[in-house]
Amino acid sequence: MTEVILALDVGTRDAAVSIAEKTGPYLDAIKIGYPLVLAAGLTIADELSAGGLPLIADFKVADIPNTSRLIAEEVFSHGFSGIICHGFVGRDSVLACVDTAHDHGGECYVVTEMSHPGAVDFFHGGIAERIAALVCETGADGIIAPATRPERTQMLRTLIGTRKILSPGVGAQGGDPSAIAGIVDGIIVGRAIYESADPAGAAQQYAQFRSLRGTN
Ligand code: 3DU
Repeated sequence: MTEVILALDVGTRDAAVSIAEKTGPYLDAIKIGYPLVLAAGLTIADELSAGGLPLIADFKVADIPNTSRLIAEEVFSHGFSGIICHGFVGRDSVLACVDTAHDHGGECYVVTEMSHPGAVDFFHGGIAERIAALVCETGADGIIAPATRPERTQMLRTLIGTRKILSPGVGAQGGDPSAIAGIVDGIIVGRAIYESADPAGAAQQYAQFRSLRGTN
């Protein structure tokens, strides 16, 4: 099954809790990051994780190993089940996140190529491939790869084997769920759900793509 992961980048605690409650039945996980945590505080994670869905911390950690470890420790003491870090910082920093996640029974996903247009400035030309190799070396659980470039994500799949791929860029950034859902383990959808007049209905629409797992 291709999971549906809500990127809950709303600006208040009330909005976050309300949308999580409405859409929860159609989701497999919720991802939060700087927009919500800076607005509502990290305790919003305790509240959302109490709802029962896995919670992923998208802080795109990119620091020296010690600071990365301190960030990851804080994340896993607030109910998160996964953390996202950058890969370009190198092996030791990625390992700090991977090891801390695994010490807490959690998962670590590494950004391998981003979904926005500017991502091609640095991730193309061999960098994404090198990060994918690092993911395998460090024992990370998976990668973040773009729904906006399914051919690149398909290429990255050949490099990481059965490790998980979570894919942002569906909906508001133009990524087509029917083109990516068969390649990846989870689609990450933000604005197309939380800005919808009917977030539950929108989430339900994306849930239809769960059955495409492994078809591309
Ligand atoms: O564009 P949306 O509103 O569907 O949100 C996408 C989410 O995924 C958002 O939280 C963003 O920060 C995150 N993300 C990307 O969009 C692209 C990446 O390469 C990595 C994370």
